[in-house]
This record gives sequence, C-alpha cells and structure tokens, in this order.
Amino acid sequence: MSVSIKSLAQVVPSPRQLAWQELEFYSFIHFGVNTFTDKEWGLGDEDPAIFNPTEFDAKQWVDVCKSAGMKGLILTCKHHDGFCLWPSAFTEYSVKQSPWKDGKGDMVKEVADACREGGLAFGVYLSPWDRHDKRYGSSLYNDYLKDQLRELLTGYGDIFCVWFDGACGEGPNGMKQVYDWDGYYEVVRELQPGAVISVCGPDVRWCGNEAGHTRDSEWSVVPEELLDCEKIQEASQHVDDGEFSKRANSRDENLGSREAIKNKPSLTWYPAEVNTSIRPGWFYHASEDDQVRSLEKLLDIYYKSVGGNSTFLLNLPPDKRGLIHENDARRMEELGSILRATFQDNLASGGRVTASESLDEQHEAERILDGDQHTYWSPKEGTERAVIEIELLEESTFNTIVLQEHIATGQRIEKLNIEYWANGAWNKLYECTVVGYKRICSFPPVKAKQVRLTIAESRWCPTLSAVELYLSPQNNE
Ligand code: FUL
Repeated sequence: MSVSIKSLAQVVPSPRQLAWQELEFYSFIHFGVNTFTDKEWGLGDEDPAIFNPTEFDAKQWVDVCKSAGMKGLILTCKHHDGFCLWPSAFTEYSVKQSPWKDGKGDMVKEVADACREGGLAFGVYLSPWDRHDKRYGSSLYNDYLKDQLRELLTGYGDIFCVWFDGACGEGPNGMKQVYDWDGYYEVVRELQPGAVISVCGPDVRWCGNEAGHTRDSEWSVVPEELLDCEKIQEASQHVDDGEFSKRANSRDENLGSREAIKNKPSLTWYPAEVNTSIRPGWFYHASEDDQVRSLEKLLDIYYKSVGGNSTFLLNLPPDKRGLIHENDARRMEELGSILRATFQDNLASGGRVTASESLDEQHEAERILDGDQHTYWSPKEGTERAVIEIELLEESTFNTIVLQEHIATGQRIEKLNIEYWANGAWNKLYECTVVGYKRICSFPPVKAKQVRLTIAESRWCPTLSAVELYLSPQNNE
C-alpha cells in the first residue's frame, strides 16, 4: 500500500468543499434559446429574436426550489449554443439582441437577486463549448471565456459554484478548442475563492452518470488522477497509451475502497455530486409535460445522494413562459412536504448515549446527540472498532436513521451495523459501508427504546457527529 491508513484518514475537505457539501440539495436551471426551439443542443445560429419569455419570474423559480427544501440554484448562463443570459460586454449574442425587456434585461442578475432575497446560494454554469463564437478554436477564445467569467464572478454577488461541462465539440469554424483549464481556475480562485469548481474542476466530482444512479459506497477520498477525468475523457478516447485502461474513471463503481486505492500514489478529497433532470431532457419540451419523475423516484435519488455522501443537483427546466411548469412545481412541493414531515421530529433527542471509548472530554458520546453537526464523538487514535448505544426517552417507532461523520476531520467509517433491542435481544436492523457527510438509513418501521451501532471497520479512528431517528410517513427502504 503506497499510502498508510493513518494518512488516508487525514485527507480532508477544503472550507469551500465543506460549505458546498452542507447545501445538500440544489437545482440546475437549463434555460436559453433551446427552450424556444425545443432542442437539447443549439447549433449556435439561433436568432436571438426567439428568446422572449413572456412571464419570466425568477421568484417563482426560487419559491419552487425552496418548496422542495433546496438550498441553492445553478443557472445555465451560457449553454453550448453560446447565447448569453446576461448582457455581456464581450459579445453581441445575448439577451441584448432579444425582444425580452427590449434588450435591456439581465436574467443572471434577476435570478441572482431572487436567490439572495430568498436565501438560496447562487451558482453559474458557463459552457466552455461555444458553437456560436468565431473566436472558438483559437487562443482568443480562452481570453473571451475568462472575460465572461470575470463578468459573472464580479457582477452578481457571492457565487457558490462554477459548473464546467466537459463537452468539447466543434465551433462555428469547424475547429475544436484547447481549453485553458488552469487559466479559468485562476480567475475563479481570484474572484470567488469561496466557490467550488465542479465537474471539470478540482472541487466537486461528477458521479459518473446523468440518470440519478448512485453508489452504495461513495468515498470522498479518491485517487488524485480522478481530478483530470472529465477533462481528458474526450481526448483519451483517441489515445491508447496502454495506461488508459488502468486509470480510475469517474464511472467506476468502486473508487475509494482500500482495494481500489491500494497502489495509488496520492489521494485527494474529491466528493461526488449526483446531477439529473426531473424530466428526460435538460431543457423544457412540452412533449415531456407528462414525464415528470415520480415522487417515489425523486425520494429514492434524494435518499441515495444526500443520504449517500453526495449532493443532489436536480434540474428543473423553465418553459417558454419563463416559469417552472405546474407539474414540476407540484412535484417539488410534494417532495418538500414529505422531507419536512420525515425530518421534523428527531426521536433520539433528549436520549442517552454511551460509547465503548472516547478520545477525551471534547469528544464524549453526548456530542452525537447535541444537535450540532460540528461537534463530534471520537474514540482514541488508532481505535478502528467501536460500539455506541443510544437509549431513547421513550419507546418509539421509527423507520429512518440519519448518521453523520465529522468530515472536516476526514472520512473514516468503512463498515457499520445497527441493531435494536426487542424481545430481550439485539435484533439486526441495518448494515452499510461508508457514512461520510450523511448516510440516511431506511428500513421497515420498528418499535424500540434502545439502538446499538457497531463500527466494525474504519480508517485509523472513526467519528460521528450525529445519529438521528425519524418516523417517515413514507417507507423508502
Ligand atoms: C451535458 C450537456 O451537454 C447537457 O446539455 C447538460 O447541460 C448537462 C448538464 O451536461 O454535458
């Protein structure tokens, strides 16, 4: 093994990664000329005159997101067609040329302001692939993209995320662009040091698919080579250097187990984001009005992403009016209601908790139930197995347990099981591998007063910052 277990346990997130992880659930908004042409990928020759949302209301977008319990929103400020939703000084191909607000509107500003007013974090998607701009394919284009980044990162307040898409097709002159990734990152770091750079960036890893599929064991500590994965994927398909097939890939199922990392020279904190759309497409198509994902499916993805050590980026495409369609809005409200009903009453609070051992007074077992996810229990350094017992104030029925590790000090738990006391014995309830930022455990309802957690395997020494018990009105196991 190239890296010791102790040093593995000490790979930690940056403050910006930590702040991003705590957002948990946020929306993607795909809106632009494609909304009006009924396409997924524009060609870059769309007439700006078609861009004319008649009832655009950024507050409606924000309200819909909030009704689902989302904490942020990422807007496609420019998609592959190159059309900009803000009046960029560096191109004419933008809202400036559209009839919307007589060419005087700034959609990025309206959305950013509405987010701020509504208490949502705001993020920007800026497609490096641009099928309109004539500079595409030359170094001038890299300067153009940086100028656009500067506009977006200085004119619209705090930005929590810059989402870079890996797509790299041909521009209007039939040429491909060699992206200056490091140059783009420098601009982001300089102007918005608190923002994460996602997917084609060093802070947030693409989960590897757009279907909502999640991993059972999602590690945030993974081989460093994954950092470049989305950037080189396109090129790699044309290069067979004999090494490609051995490299870790963001689509691999097993990225962070001891087995997967055993011969890797270096590891990094690179947590996953699950991105998918509420409909089959990323942009709005009236023909998909009756294909909004079911509440059951969305809940399932929520439990496995937010509750599977990832974040959940759910796309909600506004329609030609500039509103999130009633069907999608209704589904978001339903989702929010069930999440609120599930997580409102923690049956473990006020209970008693004991641990097989504790590091010191600051890390006693009580930290697990103190309602503060920034305090935590931990055993002595080097203790890889531990047992925690919780006694509730009264016998209760529950079907959901939320576990949280204190990830600011690393991700350690590798194997855990939960039991409950009934009929004079401990009964098996749930078994899992990783916990990480959050693990939501669902199972058929049980009635008990005592619950026992056994951490059977961990890296160096585990931590737990929260164990919460709930009774969800809906069974998600
Ligand atoms: C992909 C794009 O090609 C899709 O249009 C969409 O924006 C998705 C989120 O990323 O790479």
